[in-house]
Amino acid sequence: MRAIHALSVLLAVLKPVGLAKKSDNPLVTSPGDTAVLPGWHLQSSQQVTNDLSALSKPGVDVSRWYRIGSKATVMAGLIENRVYNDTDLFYSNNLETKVDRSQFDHPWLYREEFNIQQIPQGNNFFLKTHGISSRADIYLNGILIAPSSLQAGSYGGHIYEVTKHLQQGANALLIQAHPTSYRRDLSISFIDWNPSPPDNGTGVWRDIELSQTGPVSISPPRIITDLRDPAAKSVRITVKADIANHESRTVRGMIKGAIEAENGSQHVPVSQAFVLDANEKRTVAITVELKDPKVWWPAFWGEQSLYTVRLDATVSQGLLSDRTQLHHFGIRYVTSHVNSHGDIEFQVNGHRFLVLGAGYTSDIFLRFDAANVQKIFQYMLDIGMNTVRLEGKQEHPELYDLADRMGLMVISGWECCDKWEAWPYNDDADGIKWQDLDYPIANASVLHEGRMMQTHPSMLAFLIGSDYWPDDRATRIYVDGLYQMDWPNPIVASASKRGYPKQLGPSGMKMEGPYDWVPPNYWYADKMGAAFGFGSELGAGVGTPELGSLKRFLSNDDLRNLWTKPGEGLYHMSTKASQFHNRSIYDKALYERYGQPRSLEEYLHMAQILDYESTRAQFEGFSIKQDDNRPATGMIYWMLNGAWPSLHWQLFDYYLRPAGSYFGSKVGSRIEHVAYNYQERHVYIINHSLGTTGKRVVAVSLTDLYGKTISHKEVTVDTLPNSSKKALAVSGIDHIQDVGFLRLILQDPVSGRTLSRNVYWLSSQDDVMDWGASTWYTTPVSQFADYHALNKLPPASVRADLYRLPAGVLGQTRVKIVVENQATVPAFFLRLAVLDRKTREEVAPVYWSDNYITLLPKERIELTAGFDGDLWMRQVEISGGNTATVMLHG
Ligand SMILES: *[C@@H]1O[C@H](CO)[C@@H](O)[C@H](O)[C@H]1NC(C)=O
Ligand SMILES: *[C@@H]1O[C@H](CO)[C@@H](O)[C@H](O)[C@H]1NC(C)=O
Ligand SMILES: *[C@@H]1O[C@H](CO)[C@@H](O)[C@H](O)[C@H]1NC(C)=O
Ligand SMILES: *[C@@H]1O[C@H](CO)[C@@H](O)[C@H](O)[C@H]1NC(C)=O
Ligand SMILES: *[C@@H]1O[C@H](CO)[C@@H](O)[C@H](O)[C@H]1NC(C)=O
Ligand SMILES: *[C@@H]1O[C@H](CO)[C@@H](O)[C@H](O)[C@H]1NC(C)=O
Ligand SMILES: CC(=O)N[C@H]1CO[C@H](CO)[C@@H](O)[C@@H]1O
Repeated sequence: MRAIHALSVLLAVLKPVGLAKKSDNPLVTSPGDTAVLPGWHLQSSQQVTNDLSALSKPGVDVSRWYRIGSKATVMAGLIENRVYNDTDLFYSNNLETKVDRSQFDHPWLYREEFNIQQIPQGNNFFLKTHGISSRADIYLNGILIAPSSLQAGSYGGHIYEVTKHLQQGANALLIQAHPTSYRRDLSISFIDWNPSPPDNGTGVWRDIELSQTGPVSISPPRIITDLRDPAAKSVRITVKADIANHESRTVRGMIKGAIEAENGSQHVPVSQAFVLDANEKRTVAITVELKDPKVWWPAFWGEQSLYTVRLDATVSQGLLSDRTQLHHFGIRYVTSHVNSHGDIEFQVNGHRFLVLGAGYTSDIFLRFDAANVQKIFQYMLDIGMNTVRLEGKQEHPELYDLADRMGLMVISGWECCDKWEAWPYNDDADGIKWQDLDYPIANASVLHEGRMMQTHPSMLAFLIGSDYWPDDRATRIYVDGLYQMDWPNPIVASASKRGYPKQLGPSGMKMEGPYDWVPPNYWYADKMGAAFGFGSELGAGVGTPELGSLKRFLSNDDLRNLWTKPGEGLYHMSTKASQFHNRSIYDKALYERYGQPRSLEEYLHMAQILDYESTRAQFEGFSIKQDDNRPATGMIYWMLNGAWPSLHWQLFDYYLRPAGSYFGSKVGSRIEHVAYNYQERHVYIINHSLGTTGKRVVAVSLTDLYGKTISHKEVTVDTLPNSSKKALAVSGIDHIQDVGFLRLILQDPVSGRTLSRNVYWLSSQDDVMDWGASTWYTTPVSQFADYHALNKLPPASVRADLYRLPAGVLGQTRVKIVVENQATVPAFFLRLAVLDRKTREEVAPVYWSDNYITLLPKERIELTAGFDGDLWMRQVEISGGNTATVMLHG
């Protein structure tokens, strides 16, 4: 919970976004100042004169332009101005029909005036961009200071010296953002995940800054440590920064600053004198020793101790010339190697690190809300995941700050397809093949992103390719760029095994699917995407929202189609052009395994069962197999979240409501866990923590549909940290008539505490795969498991009581719910939801200890939940497959 305290502090200092008012206060006033342009006026180039030079002089009347915050794509800006309403756009297929896309075939203009009080002799001013989609002409006070040939690429950050173009008093900055084509530009697309935003993400999507310096400027710091043993008594820390003399004379000065423990308990000064010749640029490196370093650990393994560094560049008589921002860093090290099976393995602080993660997406309009990202990351930790993969969605520095504080590792890198992977040897990408002029954009992009990410302890790796590896020339640029930024972490050629550049060698990551539905026992096979090696993006394509969310974005027709027309194309699945536009593979499995649904509610109930089974098996598979002959070394579930309200590829929906896929993952990745290997029919114990060995009791019960015990067994075993171990075989599976319930319980015999409880429904008929008919996205099933009997479960009756617990650290309401199955038959797949008492809408985010639970006869368990809002405003609904709905009030 310590992390949450730190977070509330972080969130409190995050800049509020919104419709910034223009202010007459000077933007910067003295050397060392850096300020974000606080807002923009936005207009289509079609609506105004094409004399950009005139438009970029102060005094133009922009009162009829839109007003936006410091960063927004054109669509985000239009939504900010209520030209469009996203609730409305997200409904049914409105995004396709309600926006005139032709308005984005022309450039859009971002314009802002700002004040400068004076331009002292010997001071310098710099305009800093961090990427503008897709490319931009930048005018200042009537002068073109950067043409779109230079300011190109969504990640192309540049620094332009603008001193001689500035004037005392009012100044005007004008940015002409050109339309983005995913085929031509190194931009941010959503591939097949969701429809493209109508503007293809065009515009000033990241902040633009102005800085003022004296004769010498300094870059953000970079940090290198020689830590190779987390128990080390001292560590050498090298702080590096690039300094530049902007005068045509020699300048002498000092770099001064300090490394400090974030809580102030440690303080090490850093300083070095410098002499720079006229216009010289140089990198300074200052090495200091830190005694008793507090090492940074990923969540679940230890504390996220952070240090800060800030550097001042001073010149004659200690005059401040420039100052870096306060940067956080952590002391830790990450290594990787490709093992004898050709699979990549990561180590963090020397410990084997089994990656359990998921693929993140930005919002469809690239809107960034740090508070929302914090909730998403909190969900990841709640599930038990340790890594987030950003495939070309690098977002903003705040995302990395959150990951650092929360202990979530980050795999970043470029996106697949489109322009990014338009290589001669890639026939899959429809991008325009790379030409000479693309390589400098790649260079600027990697240098900029490398600089942004370098100090963050959460970084696990940078992937310079995704589906395909870059050509040799681009590889050299990416690798040189990262090394120039002192990148201390692994650099991986791609997320697949299709090929590799010589300079880096094989990636050791596989991308062999699945992306669509496969049965739970898929993960225990030894083929394709099954749980061995490192799967860079894979999952059974699940993530169906519950009804309350669906009603927000599907029309009645859409809802009817969802359950009555299996296989019908749906706008809220992947794009029309994609394999995943319909749910035919998924629906076939649902119908065959669980029977034909008789209502939307029944379809959704079955969908949650299917989703839960799928994600649990995947997370458990990779956990169980971490010590197999060919070990599972990691996996990235495809995907974590949706860029808009989506029907699949997510672990919680756009409104942050968790459902079956969430709780399947959460059970499957418990830190200490007991799980069933569908293939071997063995029970395994899993421990993802670094701890000592100890005794555990494993209890295994198999019952039939009517609650009759088929087998029961208890054993005591020794567990091992960060590993998995076979505990015992399950007996009686062959005696299952139709469907049986397997309940596993893991207990600490000393405290008597239940560490994990896990219930499976097993069919007398296993799913059988036709491996030979596999495609890149699925492996077909030739014989489905048969769970139809679940529809004929005799009714069970559930009693539940709700107790208030002390509030959580952020003031969240917390409750305990005791649920008891009073029947002599199992109570199957009970869903608990916290509802708003007035609207009956499900409250989110919500943190359940467990959910979608199955209780054996007379079984009683305790659950906890945390949520916002007073208890008197909430109620808890418990519904299930064979139980009447129970409503609890606080
Ligand atoms: C957008 O539309 C929804 C529903 O039509 C409405 O509830 C909401 O207030 C609107 N939002 C804005 C910002 O106008
Ligand atoms: C968006 O990108 C696609 C693919 O390159 C292109 O066909 C389309 O014209 C672009 N849209 C706009 C508004 O530029
Ligand atoms: C600061 O952090 C260090 C290391 O985590 C810890 O030992 C120390 O007690 C902390 N001091 C304060 C004042 O919190
Ligand atoms: C990449 O950019 C850096 C910094 O501008 C420059 O030093 C380097 O030569 C460039 N590399 C290539 C291959 O253009
Ligand atoms: C669903 O999509 C697949 C792949 O695009 C296609 O082959 C199939 O015909 C579609 N099913 C229906 C019912 O349209
Ligand atoms: C496994 O994980 C727990 C939870 O972090 C840890 O405390 C324990 O020592 C480990 N248990 C064993 C038996 O290794
Ligand atoms: C397989 C593996 O890496 N095991 C490690 C798990 O953690 C313990 C304790 O740190 C190490 O001793 C093991 O080597």
